[in-house]
Amino acid sequence: MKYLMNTFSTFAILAIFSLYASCTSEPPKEPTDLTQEVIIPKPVSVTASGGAFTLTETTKIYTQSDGEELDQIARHLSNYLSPATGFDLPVESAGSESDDGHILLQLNDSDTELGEEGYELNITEDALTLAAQQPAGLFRGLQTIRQLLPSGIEKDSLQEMSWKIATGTIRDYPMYEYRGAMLDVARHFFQVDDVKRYIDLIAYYKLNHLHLHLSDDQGWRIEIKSWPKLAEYGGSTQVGGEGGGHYTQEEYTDLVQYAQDRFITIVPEIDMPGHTNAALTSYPELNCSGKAAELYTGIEVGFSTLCTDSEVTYQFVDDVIGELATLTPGPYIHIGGDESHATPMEDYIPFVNRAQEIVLKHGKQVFGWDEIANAELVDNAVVQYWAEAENATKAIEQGGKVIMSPATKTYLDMQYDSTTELGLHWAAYIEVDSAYIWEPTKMVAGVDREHILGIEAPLWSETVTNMDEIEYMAFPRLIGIAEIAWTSPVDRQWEDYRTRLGQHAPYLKALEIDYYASDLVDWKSYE
Ligand code: TNX
Repeated sequence: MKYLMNTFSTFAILAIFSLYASCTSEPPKEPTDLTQEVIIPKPVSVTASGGAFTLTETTKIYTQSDGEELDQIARHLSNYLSPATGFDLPVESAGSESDDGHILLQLNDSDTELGEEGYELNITEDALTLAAQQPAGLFRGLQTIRQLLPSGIEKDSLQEMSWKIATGTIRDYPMYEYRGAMLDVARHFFQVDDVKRYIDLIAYYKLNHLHLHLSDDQGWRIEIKSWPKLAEYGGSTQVGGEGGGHYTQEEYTDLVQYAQDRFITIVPEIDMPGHTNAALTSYPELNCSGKAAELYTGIEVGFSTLCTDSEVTYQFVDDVIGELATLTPGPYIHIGGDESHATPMEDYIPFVNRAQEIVLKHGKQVFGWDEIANAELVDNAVVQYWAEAENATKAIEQGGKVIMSPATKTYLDMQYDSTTELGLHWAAYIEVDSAYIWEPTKMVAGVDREHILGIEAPLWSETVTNMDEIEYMAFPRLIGIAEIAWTSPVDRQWEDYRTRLGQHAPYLKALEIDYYASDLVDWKSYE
């Protein structure tokens, strides 16, 4: 009897628990009210008209005006929607779209309010029309269409269900022009396919820059043809010792193209004059001692420096930046500049000044961590604030623009709380609410909207070793950061976001994102 009672109570507890764990709410009804749909980042305006548009096996995607770019965007849409629907969704030129239930993509120069990346989505029972001023706007709009369909749309196998979208109009454009994520591929190396998946995931939340931290003490990750040992030897290991690797120039070019096809700009970083141990192991002449350093697989920072008063150092910087600039169509080269504790300030400043000139000589814009504001910034320099408010102030006093990456809010390698197994906590524990509840214009006194180019969330990889771990640390915090970068502060409230994020859970599942299911969010489990 006692045994039976125990079994019974175990069952009861299990039943109650599983009811709780499955998060009780009803699956959504047929969509009829566009204003009730969850879209993250939250759009500028949504109005509903009470009906529904249905995607069917006869739906075609039309592009208004020929052009490879528009065609490519339409094919993206077709590729996004085909696997789960099983529909062909052929792409054709506009003109003959008399059939009901079509999709039309169009560019409209006159709607200047939409800017570079805005879009307007008009949904009637007969047609779904996506308009933008620029192709990038159409691409951002596609992400909204994906979120308006049932979450099954993200599965890669055929789903037997109806594909309806509520009717109405969405007008949408971003708050900040730079909305980024950073991946540290130096502490641990990540293969091309992992980076591509990260690109796909950030594109889904309308981010438009991926900063790749390509070199650090533990590894050099990009082939440089004029200094081949950097990648061959300097890239041969990583934190912990096993593995390592680098991208060949062909692989890097493939990544850049993959990102560009999704309207994402790659920002490559070569960190200097500190964080350079991998380079110092590869070429003795880069060390003031003339002796090569040893490969490093720990996680300390601030012990390495290029030899700032030797000319060969500047030849090295020129060659590396030259090759990288040639491979990079985007406007920026990031020169790092952080935590150069082994470089005396009187050597650091002239070094950063020369490195900046080299970036300009190769036709690129300077990007650097906030410490570079101690040097004399060149025109159009972009300074990435992560720790020192004073450096952000120095940057704007010199006419530079600021990217907001406060470590206490945007560092995706920070632990969620003291029980998180991965990650560090030197800046803060960052729960999902904390990563969302902050305002870029209120971080540093005097650094206002007009000084801020945008927001970026860095993921440092000392403790992060594979794609599942990347996803666990980045999601869901990166989604909130994406909303801060896209959505106006008046439309951002934690309680509202918390609810939407919970309702968005089926999409995270369908995308197979290995996210951290914070207790702060009521995660819905319907499809
Ligand atoms: C600080 S933030 C660093 C990185 C580390 C990170 C770990 C910055 C510019 N430098 O070198 O990886 O902390 O959280």
